[in-house]
Amino acid sequence: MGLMIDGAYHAEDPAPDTDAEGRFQRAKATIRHWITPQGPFAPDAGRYHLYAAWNCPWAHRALLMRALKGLQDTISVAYARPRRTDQGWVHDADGPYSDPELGVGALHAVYARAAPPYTGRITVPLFWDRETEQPVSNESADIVRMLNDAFPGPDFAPAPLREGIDAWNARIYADVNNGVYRAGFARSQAAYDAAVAQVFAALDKIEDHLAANRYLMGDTFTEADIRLFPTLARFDVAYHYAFKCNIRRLMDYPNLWAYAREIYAMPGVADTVAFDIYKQGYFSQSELRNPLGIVPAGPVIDWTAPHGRDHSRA
Ligand SMILES: N[C@@H](CCC(=O)N[C@@H](CS)C(=O)NCC(=O)O)C(=O)O
Repeated sequence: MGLMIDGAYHAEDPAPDTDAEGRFQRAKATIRHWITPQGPFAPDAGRYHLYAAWNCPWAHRALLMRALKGLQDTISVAYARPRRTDQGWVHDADGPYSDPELGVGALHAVYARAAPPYTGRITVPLFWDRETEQPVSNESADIVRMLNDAFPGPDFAPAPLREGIDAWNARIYADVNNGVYRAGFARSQAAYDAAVAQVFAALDKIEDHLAANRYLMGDTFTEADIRLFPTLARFDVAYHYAFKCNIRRLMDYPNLWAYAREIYAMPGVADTVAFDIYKQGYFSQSELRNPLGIVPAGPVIDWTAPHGRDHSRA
């Protein structure tokens, strides 16, 4: 799955992302420019292109913000194939996994254009600027916030709620979004035990919160909900089994499950979701987790069942 060093791609697997105790450590994203009306990266329509993969939850946040803001015609997208190769994320020459923008065969060819030369993992999402022909950001938290703040459309992080949204974002990142990865990528029993307990303690708390609140921030649907949803969408089809997050399923949480279905029913959201592709990605061949690469048939889930959350809440 490779690594780039000073702009050159190396196909060998980099050192494991775990510490001496087997705990997963996510590498920090390092391309962190910011889009603002003052520039140099101005929010011009048609200027930016998003490199994504359907199965990646971090790319999903960006796709969700793009859809919910109605920016589908403002920002173009290329989807990589769901299964990475020794070249990392790759594109086909044509079809749904092609890259009409730069026509690259592998995402590392986009990172190779960065100045100064890039060192690090080749990750999606990557936000690309056509004008300077440079990557703007490979940090999804930044991309989501920039899409919200700099581009037209509804504001999902209004100033009076921002402190609360940021607090939810921090907890949800640590315990849920990245928590499932810490369970799934743990290389010791103790690291897994701690991670999985943290995931479910957080979900249990959110379940209680959603008994009395329609959304994380009460009556207002915000960026915090947008950042929670990608993990919920993948939970029962992927994390429950592939990442051993199997104390409960999403569908065992009445409030969370209905809340997730409510978000799924919002205009544009279902277009960002691809459950079968999640399975292909998370059940890729992996010596550590799934040596034969066999994709399970189930579970069967009805995401379109009525959610019943449109009545005003207590
Ligand atoms: N900090 C990044 C993390 C993105 C990330 O880890 N993406 C995964 C896919 S879900 C990836 O591309 N991994 C490739 C690798 O680590 O080599 C973000 O949130 O944007």
